Amino acid sequence: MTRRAPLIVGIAGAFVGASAVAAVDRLDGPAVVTERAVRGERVVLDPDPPSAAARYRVSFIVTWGPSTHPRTLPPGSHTSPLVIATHGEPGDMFAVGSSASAGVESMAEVGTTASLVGEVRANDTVEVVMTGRRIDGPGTDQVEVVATRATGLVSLVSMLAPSPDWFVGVGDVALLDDDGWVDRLDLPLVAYDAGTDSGADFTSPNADTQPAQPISGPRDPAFSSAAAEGSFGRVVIERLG
Ligand SMILES: [Ca+2]
Ligand SMILES: [Ca+2]
Repeated sequence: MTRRAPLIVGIAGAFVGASAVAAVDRLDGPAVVTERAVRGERVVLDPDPPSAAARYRVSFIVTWGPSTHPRTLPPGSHTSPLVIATHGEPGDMFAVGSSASAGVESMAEVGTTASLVGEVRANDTVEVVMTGRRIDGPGTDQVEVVATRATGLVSLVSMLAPSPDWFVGVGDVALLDDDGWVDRLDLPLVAYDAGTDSGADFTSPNADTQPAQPISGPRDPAFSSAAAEGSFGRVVIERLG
């Protein structure tokens, strides 16, 4: 023991610079100490870079019903089949402050999905466009989608029915952030007015808005009252792989 001690001290002394750099990197977490770090350069490699694609389960949870909205619920309340997409550009499905497309108008007014699906599929960077089922609420629909680094946004819409042009959903939700693919999101459904029908109550007759107004939050007191009375629901997004 005593004979080897000077040798060990000598080796440690020769590498003191490299040891200090390595120690600093290790304190910061699981970073990989590289040859460049040994040379004194600060290099932190992501130990788990995001995979090229990720798979998610999306739960569309509608709570809109007699218990959440006893004062404002219209008779026959339901939601139309959802339209969901993973896509690359904000606004590929809809954007607050912009005019509704013909597909958003028909989704929001009568609950049809084909036109909106076709529009979203025509965008440059879209991974998945699919539809769900009508929910006579409260109830839940679940779908599975795939997102890629180029299509890391998800948007989802569904009509509140009966209503003039009122719908719920989430827009341009990012699935990829600085830490990689997100594991779980629990988001409140946002209430929108498509700006394409001017009926004031849930059961108002059709009254096409001319000229159309931009997509916004609730404009009409009946819709604002319902949004204030209770939550329409949530969207839960969980990573599967
Ligand atoms: Ca409207
Ligand atoms: Ca209309």
